[in-house]
Amino acid sequence: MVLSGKKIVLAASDSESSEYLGSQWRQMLLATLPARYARYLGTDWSIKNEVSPDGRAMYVPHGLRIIESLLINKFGPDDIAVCYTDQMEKFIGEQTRVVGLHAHNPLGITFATDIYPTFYGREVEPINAAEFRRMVEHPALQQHRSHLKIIVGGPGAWQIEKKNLQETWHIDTLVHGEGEDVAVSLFESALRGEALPRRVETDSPKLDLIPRIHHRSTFGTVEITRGCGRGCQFCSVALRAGKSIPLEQILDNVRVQAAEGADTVLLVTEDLFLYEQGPKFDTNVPALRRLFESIAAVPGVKHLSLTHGTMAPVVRDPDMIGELQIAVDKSLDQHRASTHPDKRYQHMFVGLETASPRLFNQFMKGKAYPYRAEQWPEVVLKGMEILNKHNWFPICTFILGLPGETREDTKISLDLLYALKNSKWCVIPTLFVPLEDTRLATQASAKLFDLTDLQWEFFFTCWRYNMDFWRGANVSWRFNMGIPIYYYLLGRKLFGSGIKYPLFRLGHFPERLLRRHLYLDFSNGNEPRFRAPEIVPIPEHRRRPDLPILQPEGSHEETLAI
Ligand code: B12
Ligand code: SF4
Repeated sequence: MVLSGKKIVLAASDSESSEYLGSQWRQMLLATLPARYARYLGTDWSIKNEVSPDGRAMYVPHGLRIIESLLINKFGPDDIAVCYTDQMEKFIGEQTRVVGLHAHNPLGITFATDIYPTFYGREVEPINAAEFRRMVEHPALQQHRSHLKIIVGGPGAWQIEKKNLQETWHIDTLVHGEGEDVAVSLFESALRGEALPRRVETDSPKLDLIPRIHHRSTFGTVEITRGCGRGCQFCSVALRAGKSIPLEQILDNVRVQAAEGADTVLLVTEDLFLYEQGPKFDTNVPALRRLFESIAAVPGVKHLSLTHGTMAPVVRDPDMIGELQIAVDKSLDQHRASTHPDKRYQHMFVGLETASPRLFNQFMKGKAYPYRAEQWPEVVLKGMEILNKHNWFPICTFILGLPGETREDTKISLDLLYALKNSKWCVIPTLFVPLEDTRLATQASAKLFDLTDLQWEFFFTCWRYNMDFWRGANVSWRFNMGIPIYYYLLGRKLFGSGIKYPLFRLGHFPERLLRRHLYLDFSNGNEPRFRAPEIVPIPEHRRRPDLPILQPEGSHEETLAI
């Protein structure tokens, strides 16, 4: 009898592997759509990923590529296959002893994925969750259950434990955290048919244990740093030890991606400005420039894309963004508001989270360093001014419903939002989720059904800005007409009348009809409470002694800016 299957099979779901329209933020939004209506929303075709002629996946999330590399380095490539759900039956067979599944957001219980499907009704499953279920319940896993182990890892593995689904899905081991230290020994035990631990919690690996990858990752992902150190209490990567990946290793990974057809490289980091940083979060601009230039010079690479960054370094070193012009020249994205000759703009995800100094101080004060929490609104406005001037249009998130948020806190955030009205950006309101591996893990989640009128106003004002900036004059009358129809048919039943006026603002109702009912008044050119200052002064004890003290133009105050 010829034994079928590979000894080790690694798989990732279609929605988590997808390079939907080549756009990360569209892929993020896609994941939030309700699976039940995906067909009608015209999205089901989009999660069809490229498969190589032998059935292997052409690209999967980077974390799974790291696991694949660790296993290839130990066991060689012949016994290992990496695939999507639809090809699992090709590789899982009599010979298979262990299946490793990647979980980025397997149940859709984070931030946006927990919010947006709810608009279609209470019991809806986001695409991400439906696709993960389709993978973990695959008939090939049931059929060969008696002789294989299932190991699940990835940043969203905690969700399976939280929802008590480990038994239901016959998962032998859930790996929480970075996989480098544990993957090989776990898979080795599984190959020997030994019993595996139910859960494994890992530490951050030493830098030299992070392997070079062998195959292409979704969006051409290449890690440039890992970990952060700013210590925000709601963040799951805050506890990962900070490190920069050596340039040669980064370039090797880029070459692998390009050789397998990726023409865009996504630089993954918690904060771009931590790359090869100096002491106390000092940005290393020459190292960043060298990084961009050397990646762009790799044959086959046409575009550079970024994940996350923070605002404070942009303000602390206002010339830096101008010096990184190559990031805009090599961007894939274009927008009519860009002043670049090809209308290009670069983006990165920036967490603004709140404007309330009280909440900021309590949960994320490291994010503003070297500035103080009270300066955060000014840091945000100044940073946005600098970024926009150089054609960086950030994708910013705010968190609604942080533990203990009061009406006063929401009003301060609304004031900052209003001051950002004319920015070139995308702003995504999210709801607080107590991620398992964070310091706020035991707090209660914010719920869409419990939002206050002010929080709803914040929520829909964000989307009104996005509509106006990204769709411009193309916002259709159909969309505007659909808003009251949605409200009267479904919205008020689901969320109550608190959403009415905020929602109508999204539908471009005349402000004179809305202003009596809302906190922000768009109608009479109100002056915002916050403004971008010429310089945001750094508190004296946090100044860098090596940098000169600058005077703002026309001012006699002794202020420091760097
Ligand atoms: C790049 C990225 C994206 C990209 C591309 C994602 C992709 N599909 O490849 C985009 C922008 C599209 C994206 C989207 C989303 N993302 Co995302 N994303 C990231 C980011 C910045 C990097 C991921 C990465 O490649 N890391 C590097 C690798 C090496 O780390 P890793 O994936 O964690 O893998 C390690 C371990 O997890 C483990 N491991 C991984 N797989 C496996 C498998 C096995 C078998 C084992 C044993 C171990 C194991 O070992 C690996 C090596 O140490 C992370 C933050 C971060 N820095 O990690 C957020 C992050 C993973 N994303 C997050 C979220 C919430 C989302 C969204 C749900 C956002 C939303 N819509 O609400 C969507 C989901 C969309 C989707 N369908 O995938 C959260 C997850 C939170 C959580 N803990 O549940 C993170 C942690 C960001 C954050 N700080 O909140 N994301
Ligand atoms: S700055 Fe960002 S990555 Fe760092 S701890 Fe805060 S939220 Fe997490």
